[in-house]
Amino acid sequence: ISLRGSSVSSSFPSTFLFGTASSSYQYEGAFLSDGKGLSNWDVFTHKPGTIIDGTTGDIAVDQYHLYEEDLNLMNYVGVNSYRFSISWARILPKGRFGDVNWAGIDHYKNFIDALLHRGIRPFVTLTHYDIPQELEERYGAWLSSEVQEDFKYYADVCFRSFGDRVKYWTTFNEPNVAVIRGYRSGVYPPSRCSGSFGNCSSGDSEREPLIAAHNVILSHAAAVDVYRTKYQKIQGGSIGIVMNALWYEPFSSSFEDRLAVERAISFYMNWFLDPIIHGKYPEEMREILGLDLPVFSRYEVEKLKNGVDFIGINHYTSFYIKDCIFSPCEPGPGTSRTEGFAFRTAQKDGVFIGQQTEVDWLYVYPQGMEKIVMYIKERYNNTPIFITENGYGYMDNPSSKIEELLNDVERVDYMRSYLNALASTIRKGADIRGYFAWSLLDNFEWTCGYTVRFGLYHVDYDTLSRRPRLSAVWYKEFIANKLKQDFNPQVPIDMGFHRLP
Ligand code: PNW
Repeated sequence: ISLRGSSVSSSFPSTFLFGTASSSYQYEGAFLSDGKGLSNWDVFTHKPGTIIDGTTGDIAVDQYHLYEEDLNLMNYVGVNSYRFSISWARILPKGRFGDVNWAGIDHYKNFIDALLHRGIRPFVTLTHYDIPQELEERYGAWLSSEVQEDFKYYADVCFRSFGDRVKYWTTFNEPNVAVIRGYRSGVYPPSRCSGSFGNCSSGDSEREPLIAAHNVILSHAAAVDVYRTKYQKIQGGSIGIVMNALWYEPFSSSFEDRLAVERAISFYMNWFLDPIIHGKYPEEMREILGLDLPVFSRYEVEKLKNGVDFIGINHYTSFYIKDCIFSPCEPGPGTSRTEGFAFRTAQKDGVFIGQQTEVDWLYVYPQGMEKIVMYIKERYNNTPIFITENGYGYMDNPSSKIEELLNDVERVDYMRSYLNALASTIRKGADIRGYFAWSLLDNFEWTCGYTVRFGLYHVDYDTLSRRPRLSAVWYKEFIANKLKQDFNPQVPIDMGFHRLP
């Protein structure tokens, strides 16, 4: 009798990476230390009115200085991997127009060595939204094809400096989110938008996101090419890209709404993954956007194909999608031409798709994890997948007692249900290689500043002291049980573990 699909079978392979995820701007602080240059996010957060609580990442959780302490926390939880990003401006303060900042290189070398010393594998992102401000000022960063040269140069420096120790590389974190928010709605730097999308003074929400995305895709391809031709054989690592991936349920079972779901996925995620893996933009995008969609030269297409060793997926939540082609919609989320005419909503007949949370875009719908993974498995020919982020947020509540702040039972329920959904994709044959919880610590949550808390550890922003929440203890037990289970697959796992730290 096969144990496949039974509740006692061990779904996570013994080589599985269990970790937590982070990013340079949200964690490091030390924004002017040791020769670091200014990033686009340094400049952006220092402008009044950009961040809801008026804060910046100048200090953040100061992981730049406090990483030894954080390594202790990682060891306590028992993770075997840590996902973090390198600050481009710390390595190349002026991009390829200035010198390498050796103090920055040293910092990451020390950090990586300290991780490895504790048996934690570094899983490194080259760019998690933050880039040297110099590139914005010189040529408009992602809007210029010149950025491909800069990204390639930066990637080369990183592979050369850290590639003997780093075996998991990703080029970009969520370029779909960066491009949409930077060039369509304008809520992230460089704050460009037009028309009904936002209230920026310059930009073109219809076209600039497409141009920026095109340059991201070609920059990714250039970095992968450098890695494969100069480093991969010697260093033996792998390289991928991380996309933000939502799942969508059709608003009704109509053919039109199901087609609209396909468009929503294509205009959000396949937009990048199709060119990188199949060498061309999704058909629906070419049909709807026509000549606005940039084209790849024949030479570029060859460079593009099979441009990842694995796909990284940040998955948090799901929405309903309603068709806006066959029956016109009022203007709203997703309804524009550049979003594929697919109205996005969390509600149907007054009922939410899943349990609401304190974070306005986050609904608990673990089926979405299973469905998006199976979708990606099918569309991209079973390419290995890492879940590079998944997590649950709370709004900061200064009047709550610390015991309440640490008792994050909803986060535990969320993680348990999403990990169970992930396990079921493995039983169905998906090639899942790892899972990273967002996030080890509370941290700087972009335009929400410090008002939203995603950490397994609570951070007191006056003292920067870290305290384990229930979820840190739960994740520790989960990981430990998984490892035990590999030796005795007959032992059922107690997934119902609840205890206060
Ligand atoms: C991610 N969505 O962004 C980012 O990679 C992290 O830096 C961030 O802190 C984390 O999620 C939590 O917000 C997201 O539309 C962007 O569902 C968009 C979505 C989710 C996460």
